[in-house]
Amino acid sequence: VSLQMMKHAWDNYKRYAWGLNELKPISKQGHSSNLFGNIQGATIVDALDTLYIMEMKEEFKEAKEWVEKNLDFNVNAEISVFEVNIRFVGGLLSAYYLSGEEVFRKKAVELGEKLLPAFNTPTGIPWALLNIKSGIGRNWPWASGGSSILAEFGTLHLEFVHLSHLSGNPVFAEKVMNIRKVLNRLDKPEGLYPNYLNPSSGQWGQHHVSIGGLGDSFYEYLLKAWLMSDKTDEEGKKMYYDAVQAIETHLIRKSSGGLTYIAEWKGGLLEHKMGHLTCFAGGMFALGADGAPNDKTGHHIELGAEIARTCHESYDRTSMKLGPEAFRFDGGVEAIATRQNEKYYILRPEVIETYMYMWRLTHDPKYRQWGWEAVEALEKHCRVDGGYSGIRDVYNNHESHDDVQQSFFLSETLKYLYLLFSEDDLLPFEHWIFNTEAHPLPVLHKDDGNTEENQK
Ligand code: DMJ
Repeated sequence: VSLQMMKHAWDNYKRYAWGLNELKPISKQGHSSNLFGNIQGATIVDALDTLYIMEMKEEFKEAKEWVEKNLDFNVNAEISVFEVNIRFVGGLLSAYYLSGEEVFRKKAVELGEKLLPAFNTPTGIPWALLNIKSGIGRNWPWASGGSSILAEFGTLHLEFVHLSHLSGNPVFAEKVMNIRKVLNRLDKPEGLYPNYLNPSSGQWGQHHVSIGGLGDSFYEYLLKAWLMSDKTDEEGKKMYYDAVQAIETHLIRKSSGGLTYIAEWKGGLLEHKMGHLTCFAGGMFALGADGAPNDKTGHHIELGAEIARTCHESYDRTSMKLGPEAFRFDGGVEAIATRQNEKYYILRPEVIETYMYMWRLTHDPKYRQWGWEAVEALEKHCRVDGGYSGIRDVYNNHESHDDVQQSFFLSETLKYLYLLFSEDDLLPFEHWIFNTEAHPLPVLHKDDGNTEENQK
């Protein structure tokens, strides 16, 4: 089924928005997001590995030809360093490792080089935004007194390690190792990492902590850096398990109805709200269970299972059976959105991602059932003639479509669904680590240097 869904999403993108970043499935035209400046083709690059994995050979071939002829980084564009890294660098790296086609390696390294000026700050903590022609960077104007964002500068590590591996140039890995050095020099409030860090002064901005937006994939990349290094990166390992310990103590709570959730922390006060983005953490806890210190393996799996259950409830308590952008545990509600501007669903993957990890790590059939419920809801409410669209209010009985087919729907949501219903030996976890946009990168095994080929 996810293959049919991919075909519908891809065919419509191709028909109405080919070469542009994303598709507007209701108005049947291209959608350009300012995250990628005027770099084009986000959906194509994000979808390459999904097409490959699903064995959609013709489509993969046309996507590859587009990349060869049209993907151009010599443009005057101000881009989000994080978004371009996870979607474009990550997408190109995966396409290279899966297919062995040189063009993807070349383009990934070329783009990596374009991103390097972002690190020209007094601390080496990169800017959020970069003009890839002039090399001038800056931060989001809304981010706490000129700060860089934890989830942005903390989500470069996996891709940059691979860029050094593939180019033979150590500069990429050096840049991301330095980020850790800066973080390790700083005092952390209660052992927690604030979402904001000023790249000039090297000091934290506002003391807001989140495992959802602005924080999320920083934690994910600590764990995955350790796993991707074939468990040799002890620093990444320690930072991950220390962080999880602090998160458990200060952020994880249980509602009176018995649902475990991860709250947000604002200068010591808890906001009892969990974002859809935070739901990825169920899969992360389960993936990290194996290495957990002090006999905590079973506990981390259990934590993953509890988060999966809570996130499933957030879907089940809506009329459309699709989860809201954020849900709360206060004012008499549990796992329900209370504010109008938190009721939307934009085809996000995190809940399905957690089902996939939980399925692979426990084989409890309920995760496939829950995944199937999500497929039915997507088909019923998000599928339209021109592709798939997000929904403005999942508690309403009538769809109001937002008219965007996000590129991560093809790279993540559909790929995780496909993996959820595949055998475990398709991209096995011992050999492949998924970046935060679901692009698989090979584990760099200690003993086999350059033989990624063997890992297919
Ligand atoms: C994706 O781009 C990535 O999963 C990122 O880590 C968070 N936001 C979207 C999906 O929701």
